[in-house]
Amino acid sequence: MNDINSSDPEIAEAIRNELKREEEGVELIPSENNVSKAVLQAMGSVFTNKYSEGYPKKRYYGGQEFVDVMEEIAIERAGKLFGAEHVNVQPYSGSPANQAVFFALLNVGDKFMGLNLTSGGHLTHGSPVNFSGKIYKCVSYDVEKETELLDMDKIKKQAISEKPKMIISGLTAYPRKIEFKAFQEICEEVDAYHMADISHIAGLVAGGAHESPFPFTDIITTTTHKSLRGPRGAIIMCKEEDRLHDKYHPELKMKDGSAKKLSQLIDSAVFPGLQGGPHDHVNAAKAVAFGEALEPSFKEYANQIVKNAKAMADSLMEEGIKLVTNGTDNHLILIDLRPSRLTGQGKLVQNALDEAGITTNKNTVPYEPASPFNPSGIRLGTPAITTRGMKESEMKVIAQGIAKVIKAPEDKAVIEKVHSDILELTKQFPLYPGMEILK
Ligand code: DSN
Repeated sequence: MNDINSSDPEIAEAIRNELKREEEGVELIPSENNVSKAVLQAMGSVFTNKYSEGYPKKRYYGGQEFVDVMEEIAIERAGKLFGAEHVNVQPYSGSPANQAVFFALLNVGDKFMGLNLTSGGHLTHGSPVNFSGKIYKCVSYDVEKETELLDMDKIKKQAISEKPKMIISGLTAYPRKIEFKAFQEICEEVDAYHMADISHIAGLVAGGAHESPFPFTDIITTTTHKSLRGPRGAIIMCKEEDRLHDKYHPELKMKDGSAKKLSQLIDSAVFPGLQGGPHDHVNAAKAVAFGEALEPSFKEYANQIVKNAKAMADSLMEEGIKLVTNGTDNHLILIDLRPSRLTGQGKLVQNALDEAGITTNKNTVPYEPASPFNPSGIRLGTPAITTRGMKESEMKVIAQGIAKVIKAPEDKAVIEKVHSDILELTKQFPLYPGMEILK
């Protein structure tokens, strides 16, 4: 920080304050994490200076000898981590990655199925305010009202009657496992592509704590910065061959008359279809993160994320807090505030938790009776606190603090007491010990 401290003290101060916030608080947003210093260093490297449109050994600019080495390592490591036949590491983030898959496989107006946002899906899974719902025809599937779980038989019936060209499996607020094999069987029955968006659970998949979508799915998209603990970005992985080529793309041929592969459709949708130069500094950091995820210790990390989530869910329920689906089997927990007489008060609770040093996000619950801006849920997750070494006993302390705040979200004395307990706790689990900018 020496240079930025003197050249741009305002931004230096904002960075220092953010580090202090992360060190002193408990980060429970399930899509966030704390990367290693090695990942930070790769992101802050001279690769940020380079343009490298194209792919390794097929670039449009000179000076690519070291970018190629880095990108090939990133591809190889991701392939090993997820058992992928083909990997594209260039997508800038999760939404552009999903956009590239639509662009590669669907035509404007084509029908697809995705999980409704209020049932725990993502904007890019067909929300009417997103490109996916505006340009393509989305038929959403939902969790069941009673159980708040996905019913695969019902989804199958819906797919048979709707005949979508693609089905997206994946979640941002569904606290249970996804049955990728069952989704694939449905896709094969109705001749639909299967895209698994594993952004939230990629770290669990890589560490063996969640069933892997491969070898079942055609395509996997994932961000790299959530449970996978890499830099902010995304990758797309797919099978080489397009099993639906003759049905949907018979005209797409190579010069020698052979069918265009799925991997080629994906690559050309990313570049030159949607993106220009890849962010090489971020891709270098992806490679570093994939290397870390290949270490045996990452398996332990992934399993501890799930154990911590279960421990936190159990403690919250012991404190009388209602959870969507009454628990979790992944990294995330969705609190239903309605039985706590806080319908539509997610924002109030999120702000009160913020004041107590606990970062969460307000979220809709299935069949939300209020609004997305003032919803009735709070979403929590354990990837970041597991990174800093916290285990089951710490989950209990945090859950008790959350429960106290939910029971008295406007009581400043309660919030202050929880905050002091959180400060005491986080002091024992430093995130970046000795990081110079703390000085
Ligand atoms: N914004 C992410 C999340 O928080 O789940 C999804 O992209």
